[in-house]
Formats: sequence, structure tokens, C-alpha cells
Amino acid sequence: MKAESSPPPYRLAAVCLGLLCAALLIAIIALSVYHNACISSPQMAHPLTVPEFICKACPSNWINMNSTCYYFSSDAMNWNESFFYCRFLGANLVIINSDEKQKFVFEHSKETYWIGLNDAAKEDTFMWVDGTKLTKGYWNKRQPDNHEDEDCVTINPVASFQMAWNDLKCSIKERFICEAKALDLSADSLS
Ligand SMILES: [Ca+2]
Ligand SMILES: [Ca+2]
Repeated sequence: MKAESSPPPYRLAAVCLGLLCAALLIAIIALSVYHNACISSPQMAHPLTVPEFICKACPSNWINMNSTCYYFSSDAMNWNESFFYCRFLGANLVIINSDEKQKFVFEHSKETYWIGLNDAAKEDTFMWVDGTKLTKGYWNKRQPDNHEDEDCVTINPVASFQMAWNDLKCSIKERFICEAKALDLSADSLS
């Protein structure tokens, strides 16, 4: 006859299963909180502890602004090389189509950088790298001047964000700015 103090094996198995279930439940609750935070944090008045930038992620050496990632290169290349380097990174040379974006890019431009704008196809018709035509420029005084056939555009660390662009020869080596959409880790994108 078995001793009363020794629990039968099935009871031990039941306890183990119970503990496993509890651990799974805790994991599910934790994931659910993260999931909801990713969905709701941009709209919430009091966001949960998971910040928005975790849900819209950029590589570590890129800057995140409004769910777009920006890369300010430290290497200098000519405009074409810069264009293809950005494409190689899955990005584009930056397109600046709002005051907000111009201000942001300008504030981070401590050097001269190529942007995704040129008039190489037709003189004085400036086109962005996505094929759209320039509607508002932020040119420096007396620019663009096409001096000795300048067709590619830079943003420069000058006094005012409103007068920061210059056209340069596309063959000159300058730093450059790439942009790409941030990786969307929110639940919407994963469902
Ligand atoms: Ca030109
Ligand atoms: Ca110029």
C-alpha cells in the first residue's frame, strides 16, 4: 500500500501543467499590452509605456521623424553615386516637399548635403527623384545660377532654412541625405 504523504504522479503532472498555463497566460497578456500600445500610442492622450518609435522603427544610425527614417551620410560622393547608394540602402535621396520637412532636414544639416533634386533633363526645370516637379524651392540668394552648368541641388548650413539650397555641378563629391519609410511594427501591419 502506498504512503498517503506521497502524491500520485498524475497530481504532479497536473500542477506542472497548471504552472505552464499560468506562464502562457502572462506571456499572452504582456504581448497583448504591447500590441495595443503599438496600435493606439499615436492617438492616445496618455500613451502606454511602449513609445511610438518602437512601433515605427529606423536603423540605429538613421533619424526618425514622422515615421520616415533619414540617413545623413558621412561619406562624400557625386550626385549619381549618392542616388544609387540610397537605392542600395532601400531608400531614396531626400525629397523636400513641405516647410516642416525643410526645417527638419536643415536643422540636421551641419554640412553641405545632396538632396534628390536636379534639372539635368531640362535646364531650369527641377525634378525630384520620384519624377515630381519642384513646386516650392528654398534657394539661397541668386540661386539657382547654373554657374558653369550646375544641375544638382544641395542643402547648406546657412542662416535661414528658407534660403538654404544651391545648385552645384553633379560631379562634385558631397555628403547626401537618404530617406525611407520607417519599418511599421504596429499590429495593423502584421495582421
Ligand atoms: Ca542647371
Ligand atoms: Ca549654384
